[in-house]
Amino acid sequence: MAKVPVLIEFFYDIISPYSYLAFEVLQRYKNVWRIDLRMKPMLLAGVMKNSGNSPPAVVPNKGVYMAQDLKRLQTYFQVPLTLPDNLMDIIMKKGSSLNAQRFLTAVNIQKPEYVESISRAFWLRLYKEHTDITEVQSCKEAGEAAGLDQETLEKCLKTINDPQVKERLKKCTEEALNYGAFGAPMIVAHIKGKPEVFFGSDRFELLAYVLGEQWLGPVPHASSKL
Ligand code: GSH
Repeated sequence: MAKVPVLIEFFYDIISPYSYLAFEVLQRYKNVWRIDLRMKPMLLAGVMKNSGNSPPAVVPNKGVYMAQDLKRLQTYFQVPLTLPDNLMDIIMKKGSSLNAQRFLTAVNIQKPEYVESISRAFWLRLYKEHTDITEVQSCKEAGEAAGLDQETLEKCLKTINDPQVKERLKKCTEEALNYGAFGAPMIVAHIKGKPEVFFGSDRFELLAYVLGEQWLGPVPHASSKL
């Protein structure tokens, strides 16, 4: 009997570089493993506040470690990720990813099939091109870069501050908190009705284990050619 795909919820925020790494790995594996991947944009600042946590980079040594770690990880994961010089200013700016996360939520309501490409467009802006992700204009440009049609793009931009969008983003953030979130990314695999919760982009070996699948490294297609 064919294996039923396991529902995997991916809770993330564009501001989080580790979410970017985990996102690309899951996108690569969604057709390798039997999984049903659902994108769940949430607000990391809300998760931090409500779990009593604070961004790792506010501890100076953690910030230095993260910068070095991410430098290694971008080649290991083969994801174009370099930290902008002003990352701390962006992180500490109140509501820095709010517009982006609301925009992704609006897209998730209108055209969920575009959430993946628009998320990537935001990450490329922030971590490759080092361009803005905080302004509404940046949402427009990310939508255009991902090829979202003008009509849906305008609708999503217009509804960015609608109660329905705000509520949905709040609900996603609360869902993550209810699973015990304290940071990003959070990956929740629903195995036989039980949620298995993982924090970070460094738990794929364990995720593969609970899924009963094989971990082929961060670039599965490359390793399958070996
Ligand atoms: N070890 C994790 C990984 O490799 O992915 C670290 C992930 C991480 O540091 N995420 C940040 C966070 O939410 C956001 S980019 N950290 C909260 C914490 O470390 O308590």
